[in-house]
Amino acid sequence: MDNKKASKKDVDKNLKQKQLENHKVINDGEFMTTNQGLKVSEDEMSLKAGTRGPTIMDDFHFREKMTHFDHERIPERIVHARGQGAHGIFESYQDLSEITMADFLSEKGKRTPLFCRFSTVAGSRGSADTVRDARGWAVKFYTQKGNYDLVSNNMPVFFIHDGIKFPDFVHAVKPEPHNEIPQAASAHDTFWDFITQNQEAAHMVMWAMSDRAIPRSLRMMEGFGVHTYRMVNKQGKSRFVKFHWKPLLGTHSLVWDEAQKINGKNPDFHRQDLWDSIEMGNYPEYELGIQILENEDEFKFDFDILDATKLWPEELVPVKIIGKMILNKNPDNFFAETEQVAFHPGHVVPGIDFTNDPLLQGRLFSYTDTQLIRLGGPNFHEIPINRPIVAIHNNQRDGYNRQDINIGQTSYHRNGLNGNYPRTASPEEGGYHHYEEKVEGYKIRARSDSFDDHFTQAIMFYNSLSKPEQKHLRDAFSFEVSKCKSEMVQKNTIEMFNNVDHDIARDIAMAVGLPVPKKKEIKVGLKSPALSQENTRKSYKTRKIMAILSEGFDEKYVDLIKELKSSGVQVEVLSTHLGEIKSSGEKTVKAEQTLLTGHPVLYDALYVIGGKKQDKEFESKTEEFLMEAFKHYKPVFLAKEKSSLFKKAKLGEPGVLVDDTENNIEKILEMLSNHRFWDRKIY
Ligand code: HDE
Repeated sequence: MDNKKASKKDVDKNLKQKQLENHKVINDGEFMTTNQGLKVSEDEMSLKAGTRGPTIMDDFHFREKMTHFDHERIPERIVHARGQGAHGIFESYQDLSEITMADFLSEKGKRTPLFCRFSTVAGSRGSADTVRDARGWAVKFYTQKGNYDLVSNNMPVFFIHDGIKFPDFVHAVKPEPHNEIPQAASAHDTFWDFITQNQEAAHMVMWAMSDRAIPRSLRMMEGFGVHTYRMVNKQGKSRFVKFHWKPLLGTHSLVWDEAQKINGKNPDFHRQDLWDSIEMGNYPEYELGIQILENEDEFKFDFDILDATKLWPEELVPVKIIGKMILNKNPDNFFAETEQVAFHPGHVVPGIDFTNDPLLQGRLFSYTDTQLIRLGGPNFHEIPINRPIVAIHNNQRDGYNRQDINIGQTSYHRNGLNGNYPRTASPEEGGYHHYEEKVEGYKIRARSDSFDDHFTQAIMFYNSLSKPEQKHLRDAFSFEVSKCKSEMVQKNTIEMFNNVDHDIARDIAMAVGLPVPKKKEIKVGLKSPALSQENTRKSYKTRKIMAILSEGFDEKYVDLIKELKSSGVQVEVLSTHLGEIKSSGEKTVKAEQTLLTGHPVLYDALYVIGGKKQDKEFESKTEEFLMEAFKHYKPVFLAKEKSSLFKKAKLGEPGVLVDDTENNIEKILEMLSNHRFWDRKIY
């Protein structure tokens, strides 16, 4: 593919990929061996005393094979268990040394290899992709100064203020303990009970009920570092920063009904989409941005910048774009890379430092601790995917699964016998030096009053959304609270969100059949247009059309499909059977899906082309698919002779195009870029 060629240099092996080469095992043309390197002569029959006799202990090959199999699973991540990773590179747009001494940001065009893992939070490893949830977004930069992990989410705030509440929050959102139901869903009593008893969650719940929680693709999400971090330059000057990822394809979502159906049709929807895009050379790209706040502006806002339930509106603190991440290679082995990769917000490099955000402080403990149990000991940094590309030298020794063979007599600091090597590095030599922040106060289990306003930003978020986005959010609330069994939990939720907007409270109350509360006086302050996906980038590139046709279809569509593909759109043909489908003329197209395997929820748009040979089943499926795509606000294209499938009223709705001219390509691309047509009347 052209696209692939254009980005060829991106796939040239970077330092990390070369390092990983040393660990690859390729079986092609090789004899099978045991783990001791002994050639195996028989792998299908265990060693028995006679052909009908018992298996005997001498069969070391059977025992080794079975033991290894019995131990194949490791504990899944307690949160973010379901994930998908990819290799890539980060390219710095400029020399940022005025702000930070982070080496990977020190010159324009500098390229740093990385591994990125996206995840859902609540579900277990085998759960479905398009559940309503935040998405994790962790990036390990293999920099020349050691590994830097930016461990983010696709939402800019979090449910709680303090790390100590994380186990409680996670217990509440996970399946309930008595019956392990529901999987990967927040629509149940314990979640909403937690939320209403911990009202600091108000803002994050608004995000979780919004379209952000059901992204169209992992390639079409924004990412946020959530916490306030510090960037420090060579002179020791510190500034507060917040991190952002901005996808070049824009930020787009599914609709809830569609998301639920996708979970049945293809639970790997996001995983597959990311994998296929990279395989096709449609490399996902995201720009990295930072919001910068001078030290002296720490108290400038009516919220506390250490409070992770608050964002910095982009209209107040603009996002400065500093580089770009390109994901250009799929992992070779899911377990070795995506499952074993171990992130930690505490993996920093000189130039990046922490703040006293109590949530971040809690994370700084948790991540190493969780790897110890998950990856079986303190040497997880030696697993190939976790190894930095620079050498490791210290006096840490031994432990489960040690790979390095440390040479020499000394393993302590200070030593005389080895000239005190390895020695520490001064800041000038690149040694990490913590920002010298003055800290004083009483030892106290309390939180600053400046964290106490739970609703102002929840109100700002709601009022920054477009009308359709607000409606989706209210419907999500109604859906979730209707799934709760406890009337107390339902009432509490209605009361709580009556503090954000009366319409939300009214809709939930009506859905669950409880009294609508009195409207409260709510002060709508700042609106932040950047929070609405309506204002995002738009592109038709990589959008997926399902073209439904049967034998004897109009030959002109062969060229149209070709043309669409060469514009960077994906077209998959669905027909009565796989393989070649003959047109009305000489030309054919290849069907990749059938009426049994394909479904419009798996596509961005539907093209109904039809054909001469079509039976009742084809007709009725076409109608069903058409209604489905229409109800999900997707672009719908119809060959002229198929237009009777829709009533006149529907033909007039936005995003419906009847193909009665020769050249509709521009219109089709424009409609695809639009993503969805929310103004459409669907009932
Ligand atoms: Fe995490 N989180 N987290 N988290 N988190 C984990 O670490 C934790 C939080 C995030 O793809 C765990 O290796 C605590 C915020 C991502 O491997 C664990 C608190 C944000 C991933 C953990 C938080 C995140 C994790 C589980 C509150 C967005 C997946 C497995 C103090 C900025 C990384 C693991 C991957 C994973 C703890 C809150 C993002 C248990 C204690 C806020 C993307 O250590």
